[in-house]
Amino acid sequence: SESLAPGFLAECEREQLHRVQSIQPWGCLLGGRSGDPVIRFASANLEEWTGWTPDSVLGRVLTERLPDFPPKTELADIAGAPDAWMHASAGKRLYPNLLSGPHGALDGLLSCNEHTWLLELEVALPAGQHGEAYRPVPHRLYRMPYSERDWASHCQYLADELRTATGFERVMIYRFRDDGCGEVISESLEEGRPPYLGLRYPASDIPLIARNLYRLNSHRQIPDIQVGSVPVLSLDAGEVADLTLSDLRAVSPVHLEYLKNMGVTASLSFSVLIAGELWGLIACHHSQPRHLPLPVRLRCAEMTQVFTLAISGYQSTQRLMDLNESDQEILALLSALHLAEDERDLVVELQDGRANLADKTLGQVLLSLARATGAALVDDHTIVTFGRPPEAADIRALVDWLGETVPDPIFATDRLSSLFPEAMHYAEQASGLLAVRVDGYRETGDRWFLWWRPEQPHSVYWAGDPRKSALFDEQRQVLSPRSSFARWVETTARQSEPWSEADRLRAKKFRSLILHDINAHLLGR
Ligand code: BLA
Repeated sequence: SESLAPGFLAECEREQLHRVQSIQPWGCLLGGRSGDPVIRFASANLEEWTGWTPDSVLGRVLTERLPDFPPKTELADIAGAPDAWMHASAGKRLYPNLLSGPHGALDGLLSCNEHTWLLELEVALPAGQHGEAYRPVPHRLYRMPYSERDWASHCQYLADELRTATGFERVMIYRFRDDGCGEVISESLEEGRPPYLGLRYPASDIPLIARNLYRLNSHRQIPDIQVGSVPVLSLDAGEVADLTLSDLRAVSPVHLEYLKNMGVTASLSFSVLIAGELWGLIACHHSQPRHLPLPVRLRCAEMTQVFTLAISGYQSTQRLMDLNESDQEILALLSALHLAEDERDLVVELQDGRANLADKTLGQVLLSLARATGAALVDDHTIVTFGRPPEAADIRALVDWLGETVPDPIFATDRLSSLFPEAMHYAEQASGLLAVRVDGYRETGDRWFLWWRPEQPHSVYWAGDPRKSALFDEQRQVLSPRSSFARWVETTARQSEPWSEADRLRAKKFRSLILHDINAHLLGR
């Protein structure tokens, strides 16, 4: 019997993917301990690829088999495992035509982390395909987008280029959200296939432990979910090779089932990293088996990397522009707050809208700063409100709750009532809260600046009901992925439009300018 498995999702995080001692069969592997050139690991299919039996290499030094490999510098690297290798895929090295086996020439990929070095061998790229694989990355990818619309077409261009380069039927740019779920934001698709564009997928589809591996590797290839795997043999019984950086690492059975349920036979993903964090994946699907030679994969990974530089450039520029724009609003707000030296004057001026700046009342400036519909200034004695805030008694209760439970001076939520149930009765009017606490404001103690946004029901299109993202098979005592990806619509309730990164940055800047002001005041300026 099968049952829903919310509590079993933690199970996904227990699978030690990098410690699996087997590989996919489209290549073979040799390995050892970092800092030691002795071969301690060999895949059971070694002879088929190289003509060497595993027994004939285990315990030997790598150079006995490959006198010219690795080149002196890399040998020193393996022996010393210096920093260069620690940058994960950046430290992986490709050796075209490293040796010749029964099936012909083999390309080598050398990688090394703090535990294990690995040499993986695959069929070399046929000379006839060199032109294609070593073509330069299209220039257009280097151009940084300059607007929201340009950014969307930039994504589309990458997806289309990758579909051409890989020959996969579907290429998706899959972006992680703050809550760990993900969304298909761009898609390039063979004609006649159903689009997945705009669909959302739950966080558990890609466990953290898997994301961490993708953070360290530029891509993950699964050419055929049906082929099974080959064991990795070790010199000493029980010694485990760390396959974190392996390109051939065998695929998790849960994920194989997931792909099967999705109707996918071959999958290929490229990691999109921004500032060292996994921003998203580019996921490619094919309904037939599909294997890409190593240099072709690396070229696609390079295209993705160039795209990544463009995104981070675009994001930082947007952020700077946002901050610059908000400067004026923040300064206007600060001088309005200054208009009255005396707290009581301020309250009076605020309430009758006399604190007037650039033809805007303080209330208008305050509301527009956070794109909010309600706002309040609160200290121990007074509450001054603007727009459509909750009732004064509710605001007082909210501030008490914030003081008790929220240690950070800046706090934002788009679903207040799920954290603070007393906010339920005014959820329609104020589901989103942005709160800024300024400690020791003038002589009146802490002051809170609060902003609210109304409930904004909207539809989220999921690829399958996210509440059934995993099933627990009681009989087999195993976890399995969902079997249905049928479109499932969720209408959100008691949620506002979320506070953006820019909203938070503005709040932060506002707060630090006020603190600066207070300090200047204390110093008697
Ligand atoms: C891995 N899951 C993945 C990967 C993707 C997804 C892209 C990377 C490997 C690959 O390229 O195939 C999910 N694929 C998606 C999503 C889309 C897509 C969301 O195309 C959307 C368009 N999966 C589950 C559950 C578990 C799970 C319940 O559904 C946990 C028990 C696990 N997913 C899981 C594991 C991996 C994975 C373990 C790692 C597979 C590996 O690298 O061996």
